[in-house]
Formats: sequence, C-alpha cells, structure tokens
Amino acid sequence: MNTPLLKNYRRDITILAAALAAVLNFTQCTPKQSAAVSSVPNTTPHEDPNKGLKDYFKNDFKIGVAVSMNSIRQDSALIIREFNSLTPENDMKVGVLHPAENTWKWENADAIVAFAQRHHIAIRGHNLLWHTQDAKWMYTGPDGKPASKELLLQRLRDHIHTVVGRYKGKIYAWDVVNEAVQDGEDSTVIYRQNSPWWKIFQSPEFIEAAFRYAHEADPAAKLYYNDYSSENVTKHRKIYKLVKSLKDHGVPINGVGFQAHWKINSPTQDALRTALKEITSLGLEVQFTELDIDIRVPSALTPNATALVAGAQAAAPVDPGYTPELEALQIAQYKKMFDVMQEYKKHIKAVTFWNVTDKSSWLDGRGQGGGAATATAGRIPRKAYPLLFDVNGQRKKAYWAVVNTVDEK
Ligand code: 9MR
Repeated sequence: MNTPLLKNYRRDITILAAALAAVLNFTQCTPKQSAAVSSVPNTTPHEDPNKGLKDYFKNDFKIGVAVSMNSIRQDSALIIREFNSLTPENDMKVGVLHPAENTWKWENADAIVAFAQRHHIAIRGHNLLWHTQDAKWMYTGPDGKPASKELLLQRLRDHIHTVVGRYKGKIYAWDVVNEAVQDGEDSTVIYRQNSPWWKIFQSPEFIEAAFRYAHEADPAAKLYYNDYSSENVTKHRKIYKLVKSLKDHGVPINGVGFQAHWKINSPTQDALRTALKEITSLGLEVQFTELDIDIRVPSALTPNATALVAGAQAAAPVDPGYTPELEALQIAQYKKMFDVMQEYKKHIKAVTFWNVTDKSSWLDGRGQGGGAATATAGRIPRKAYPLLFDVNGQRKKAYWAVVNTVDEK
C-alpha cells in the first residue's frame, strides 16, 4: 500500500482538499450576505437566529430528521427550530411495535407523534414491511411450520390496518416497503432473496399487498418504496423495474425514497441525476429519506485509512477526527448533492437527515464506511461526523453550504 506513487497521490489529495477548504470557507460556508436591506438591524435573512433549515427550504421541500425518544429529550429546541418533518428512527418498525401477535408497544411511537403535532411538524412513518427489525412471529404458523401465504397476508393486513389506521390523518407519508431489492451486479435478480417474505412468497405479491392495505387504511397518505444505494446504476434499474411493475399493476404507490446514506466521494452528481431522471419519468415523487454523508472512506482519499485499520486491529482508539481536509470534502459533497436536488425540486417532497447531530449517529457504532465490522477489517473506532450539526449541536460550515444552494430567484 505504501508505494511512492500512492504516497504522492495521498499528498496531492491532501493539498487539494486543503485548498478546497480555504476556498469553500470564503465562498459557501458562511451565511449569505444579502444585498437587500434587512428590517432587522445587523442581520441578513440568512443570519436570523430564529430561522432553520425548514425556513430556508420553504419553497422547495420539507426538511426532516429521524428521531428517537432520547434525541427528542436532548435536542428538542434544535429539532423544533430546524425541521418540519420527523421520522421515528426505530419506534414504528414492525418488530418494535408488534413484537408478538397480541402485543403492541405504542408508547414511544405515540409520544413522537404527539411531540410532532404539538410543534406542527409533519410525520413520516417508517416502515410497514422490512426484513430487519421485523416481527419474526409472523413467519410461523400455529403448527410450528412456516406460515402459509394466506396467513402471512392476513397478519400483514392486520398489522398495516392497525398502525396506519391509528395514525390516519397524522402521518403524511409512509415507507411501506423497505429494501426489498437485491444488491449485487446480477441484473436478473431483482428481489431480495434472503428476505423471509420472499422465501415464503417467491413473488412480489407481498409488496403489492402491503401498498394496497396501506392505501385502504389511509387513502390520503403518500406511499413510498424506500431503498439504499439508489444511485448505483444496477441497483436503481432494479428499483425502477420494481416500482414500474407496481404502477403497471395499478398498485397505489406515490413515490420512491432514496435513503441517501452517502459518502464524501460518492455518489457523483451524474449518478444521482440519472437515478432521479429515471424514477421521476414514471410520474413518481421522490424523498431523500435517510440522508447523511459519512467522512470515512476506505480509500486514498483518507490518507490515514491504512493506519486506522491497523490501529483498530490492535484495538487502539486511533481517531483523526473531523479534520479540515475531510470537512472540505464533506462540504463539497453536500453542496453537489443539494445542487442536484435544486434541479429536481419539482419532484422532491422532503429531505430527511438520519439523526440530529454528529454527537450520535447510527454510523458511529458501525465499521468503516458504514458497513458492518468484519473480522479482517476490525471495528474502526472512528466517528462518521455525517450531519449538519456538530457534536455540540452547533451549525457546521456544511450547514451554510447547504443553505446557500437555495435558489432565491
Ligand atoms: O438507525 C437505525 C438503527 O438505530 C438501527 O439499529 C438499525 C437496525 O437495522 O436501523 C437503523 O435505521 C435503518 C433504517 O431503518 C433503514 N435504512 C437503513 C438505516 C440504517 O441502518
């Protein structure tokens, strides 16, 4: 790994990133100075302390955030100031809400809905069918054998009617089906094979059923198919095929959720444009449902990656932190992505960040790059710093880079 060529490459990248940081600091990462005379002395519209992301983007799309009871307790003022859409990070998932046939755990979900309503914040529901954090009991029949398709559909219908019905009129959009597409380059395998749902159905019938049940329970709610790596060309073609077939079969689907767990070096603007073009050509709306931009990339872009892996293997807590170089790359990536969102804003209904501040991101407990830690790579003890608020809840420079993408014309 330490060839002279690679060393030079790393040095060049570091210099480039530092230069980029300096330029960005001056041009994009401070509140915009408006030429217009503000009615508030010594402030411009972009410095108003009472304004949040939701206000800057009010003519474009909702700005949301995924929350837990903890984050609501710790960051309520920030959440209320910045966001106008909330997604429960875990508390509405099928296995969390409905861990046994006759057991329902409504406490947290109800509390999040009540908090949002109290503060006039819209709510996205997440989710109604997933192969993870699922209700395992659903897959087994009373005889201990795998449930029949009929029984599973009946349980799915009961679940969806109960949950969507309980929050009818309060939840404006649901992730109905989450991550049902197979990863990998084989474009002939569209549907996730290791899902318990697929194993029982061997067809997308359960996906269609979930959308129909959700629509029956709340005809006004917007219904989404939600997935990750949606900008990867093979993956988005599969997502396209799935949602096109739903449309062709008259299934009530309104949109596609791009999770947007991104990195400082991917996706490219063109990859995002291509995916958006294809999905919106079907007349579907789009939401970015789980946005974060991880600063950890296992490549020469992070010059210390090799040392970090070695450090992690030796269980040493090596953490270079949120360096100016990584910060500059993250700012640039946030700007690129929001510039494309501006191009497609007619189709985009909300952009939701996955967690509130860099103090606590779901990525922090995971291996480098957000993947699960593996035996060979070890668990890398680095934080991801993926959001727009720092560990103290203060706005980062990336925040202003994002705000300054708003087209004011
Ligand atoms: O952020 C969620 C984390 O707290 C849970 O432990 C994890 C369990 O799989 O799910 C996380 O949220 C996921 C979301 O529901 C669906 N897309 C991927 C998200 C990150 O894993």
